[in-house]
Formats: sequence, C-alpha cells, structure tokens
Amino acid sequence: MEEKPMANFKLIKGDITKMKVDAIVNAANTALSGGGGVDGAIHRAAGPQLDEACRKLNGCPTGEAKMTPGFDLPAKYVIHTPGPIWHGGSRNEAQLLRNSYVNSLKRAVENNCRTVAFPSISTGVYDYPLDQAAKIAIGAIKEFDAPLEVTMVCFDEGTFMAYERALDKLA
Ligand code: AR6
Repeated sequence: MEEKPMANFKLIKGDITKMKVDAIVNAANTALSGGGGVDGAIHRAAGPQLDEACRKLNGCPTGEAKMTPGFDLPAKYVIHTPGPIWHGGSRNEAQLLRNSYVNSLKRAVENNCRTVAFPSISTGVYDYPLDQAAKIAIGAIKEFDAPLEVTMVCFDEGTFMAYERALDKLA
C-alpha cells in the first residue's frame, strides 16, 4: 500500500474491508439495504449480521450517517452514509457529499472512535465527478476539529491519483 501522511489524515490505496480501525465508513444507499461496490464488499466481509443490524435502522437520508457494529470485520464499527447521486451538480450534491463526511465523523466522535477509514463516497455507481468529490472529501475531513486519525482508502489507481491531486492543491 502506498502512503501519503498528513497531520491527522492519510491517503492509501487498498481495500477498506481489511482496515483494522475503530470505524470504517460505508458508501451506502438510503434504504441501507446493501448493494454493489464498497457496500457489497463490506456486507460480504462483515457477514449476515450486518444486514440484520441495518434493517433495524429504518434507512438513512442522503448525507446523514448511522452506525452499526462491524461484526466479522477487523473494524469495530461501520458508519453507513448514503452519498448523493450525481445529477449534474444543481441538486445540492456538493453540500450533501460534504454532509456525508461531516456526519460520519460526528458519529465516530460520539462513539469514542480515534481511527476512521473512508472510501471515496459517491464516485462509483453514484457517478460524482472524482476531482470535485476528492476536494470536498479532503476539505471536510481536514476542517473537522477532533483528535481523529482519518485514512482515505482508495480502491483503484485513478481514485488514488485524484485524491493526491486534491491534497496537493489544499496543502
Ligand atoms: N474498499 C475501498 N473502496 C472500494 C472498495 C473496497 N473494498 N470497493 C469499491 N470501492 P461505490 P457510491 C470504491 O459504487 O458511488 C452501492 O450499490 C469504488 O472503486 O461503492 O457511493 C450502494 O448500495 C469507488 O471508488 O459507491 C449504493 O446503492 C468507491 O468505492 C451505491 O452503490 C465508491 O463506489 C453507492 O454508490
């Protein structure tokens, strides 16, 4: 895994289901019903109890965040947040994406987490333009005022490079 350390933020390339942290964040849907992409990978690695726990939460609005145990995952908790579906940028997508990061970090702090890992929310199936999403993600994380160690886990080279570009611009 490649690493780029910052004060309380680092960027790596890897698989979020392998992260041994207090909480990993799931790019979920509003039904919290599981799906493809990182959501599917997290549900497979956590085992069927995750689906049972999610069903009890009665869904989650876009940009909000709800927490479950991590079950069979190395992570203690999963924070589920549905990011916005990209519709061209005129449907408050930027604010909603920022909310997903900020509300996930709030859940982490409320539950005494110190280490949190994020995937690149909304940039897969939900089609959010990668460079814009990376800038919002890093901005939201770096502005969040709490003693957290946050890792952005990029699954593929293109995603990793987009987050590196955004980091360089914000540095
Ligand atoms: N670890 C880290 N990142 C991953 C992993 C992994 N194991 N697997 C995929 N990614 P997506 P979205 C990356 O589509 O756009 C689901 O069906 C992936 O390469 O998972 O927010 C949900 O149920 C991409 O960079 O999430 C929703 O319906 C990033 O994770 C919908 O997709 C996000 O891609 C959410 O769409």
